[in-house]
Amino acid sequence: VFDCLRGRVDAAKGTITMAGVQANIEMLKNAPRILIIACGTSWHAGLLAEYIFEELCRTPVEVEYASEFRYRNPIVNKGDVIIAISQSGETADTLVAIEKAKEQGALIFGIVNVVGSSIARVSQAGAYTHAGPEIGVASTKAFTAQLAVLTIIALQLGYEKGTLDNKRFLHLLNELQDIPEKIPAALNQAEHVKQLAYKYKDARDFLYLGRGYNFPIALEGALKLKEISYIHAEGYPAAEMKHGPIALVDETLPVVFIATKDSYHEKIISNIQEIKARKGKVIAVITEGDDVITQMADDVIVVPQADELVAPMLSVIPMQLLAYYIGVAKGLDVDKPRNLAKSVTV
Ligand code: F1P
Repeated sequence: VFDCLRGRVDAAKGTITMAGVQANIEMLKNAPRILIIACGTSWHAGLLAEYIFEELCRTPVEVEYASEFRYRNPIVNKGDVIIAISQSGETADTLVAIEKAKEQGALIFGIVNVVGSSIARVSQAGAYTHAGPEIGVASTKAFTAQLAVLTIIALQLGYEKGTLDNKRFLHLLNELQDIPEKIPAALNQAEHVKQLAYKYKDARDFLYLGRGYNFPIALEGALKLKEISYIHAEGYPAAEMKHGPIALVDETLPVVFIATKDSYHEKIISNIQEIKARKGKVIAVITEGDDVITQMADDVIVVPQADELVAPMLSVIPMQLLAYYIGVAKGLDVDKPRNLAKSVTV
């Protein structure tokens, strides 16, 4: 399994470390429970990992902000595996949360980008993302690499646990392998996204909605907009809209739907109708060839077709571009947003 994964993934750009996954697969296999702790963008990767792990591996997973975990009295059992995710490897909240879980007998699997960083050193096992240095403060390519590593872990673990059959394993492996070839097509939307940025840059608030694997991407889209463009944005599961956020919708509110084709497609179409009925402006990230949503939305951003489990690696790209271009359109320093540090060490 490892050779197969290594061969495929390394051939597809060589940015992913497989050794950490292979060496520690037994530890993950024996885990009665996996706890994922992280902050910010890394936490969003963790949330998506919860969905993927529970689907493919059937291991119970909990995801928590390290900034909460470190201060409360969480239940950690001996043998629980903590997956700690961090781009910088220096985030103080995550480091302290790791130490706390370690004291209670948990095993630490670190997923970090910076080699030799503090979180890498306190982890007993792990995998580097090797995404290269993030030039700006806000995490972007590290997020994609985190998702790739987490998906690889889930594939290998699911295969070895027997919860993922051979056919689906190979299908998902192929889908993952194809992602690097599809990323340029998503990036090619940049000019179009730039035009949308100028159209919507003066909005006071944004709402981001998605279901299933696309829900964490809605959260990440909203976070990027807050971080880089200083616009208030909320990410929500689209199905939660009726439980409160729908009251916000009027003709001034842009609503970004992460609406690529997946098992929730009919339901997300209904959600778009609900927003349109209240005169909200719909910007939808869609799979190429989706004429239904193209007819309904005010604007669409097209990404290539991919299995719903790996599609977030594509749909996050226009979200990052939108935040970037709105920041540029507003004359902001997108690489060094105010009040933010590259690694939050306090
Ligand atoms: C976590 C994080 C980033 C965010 C910003 C502040 O960092 O919240 O996601 O973009 O840079 O820190 P890390 O633990 O992933 O390095």
